[in-house]
Amino acid sequence: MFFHKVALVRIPAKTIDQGLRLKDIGTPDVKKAIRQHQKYCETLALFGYTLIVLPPDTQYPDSVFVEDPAIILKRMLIKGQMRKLERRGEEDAVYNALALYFRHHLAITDGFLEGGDVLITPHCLYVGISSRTNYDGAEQLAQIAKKYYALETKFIELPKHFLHLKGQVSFHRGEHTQYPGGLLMVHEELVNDFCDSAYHVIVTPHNERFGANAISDANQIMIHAGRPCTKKLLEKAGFRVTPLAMSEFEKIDGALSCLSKLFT
Ligand code: CIR
Repeated sequence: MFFHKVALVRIPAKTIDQGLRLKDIGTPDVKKAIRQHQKYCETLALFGYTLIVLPPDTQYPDSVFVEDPAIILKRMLIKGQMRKLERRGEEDAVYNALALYFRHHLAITDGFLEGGDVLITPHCLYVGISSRTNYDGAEQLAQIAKKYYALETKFIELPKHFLHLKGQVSFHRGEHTQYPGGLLMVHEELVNDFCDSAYHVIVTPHNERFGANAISDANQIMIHAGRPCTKKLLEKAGFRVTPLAMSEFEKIDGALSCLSKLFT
């Protein structure tokens, strides 16, 4: 069976209130998280995605963040290696759910690598070196990218207050916008790491947490609600912007892209 665009998601577990967090800014409300997740899924469907929906897994409070346990690199599915004991074991469920859609399969066996630290663009791979992804894991992915796809990788050392790279940057193809060659949205603090990029860069302001984490399809783009400057910048670039309430996931450091694994 072939679909044009597919999104793997997982229903939030009722244990999501025990999710990991860098600092305590409140505890997620389970019912509200489920409602916000539902809206997120509806928006993905409006963007043309066919959803694969995994059931909740109460054993893993953070299992709703399916972006992290695996990496999709073109036609290859790569099982990641989670750093935190509390999340170790999530890899199998995500990998198994996706395995039949991919022709090539590999696994990270050295060090640690989480999908939230891997940004793939047509010209280059960016890997965040974070409290979750180390150089061993990142280097193994870089070698895979080079060997199978002749793609170069750039490592980006993240400041400690950022959990994953992709919370602070996203890539958009940009056709139907002013930047058909593609564009990167980058949080102000990381902009120097992307100054040599082949793409137009939209810098999102310091005070708009997760402003740079967005999901687009042609000229439609979803962003975190309550980011007025980011919204304006994107409208100016030619996008139709859909802000989504994500408060319950933000409390445990989750952004829009963390909630799905997207592929075509
Ligand atoms: C964690 O600490 O692992 C979760 N509470 C948040 C994971 C967010 N995922 C992501 O940025 N890709």
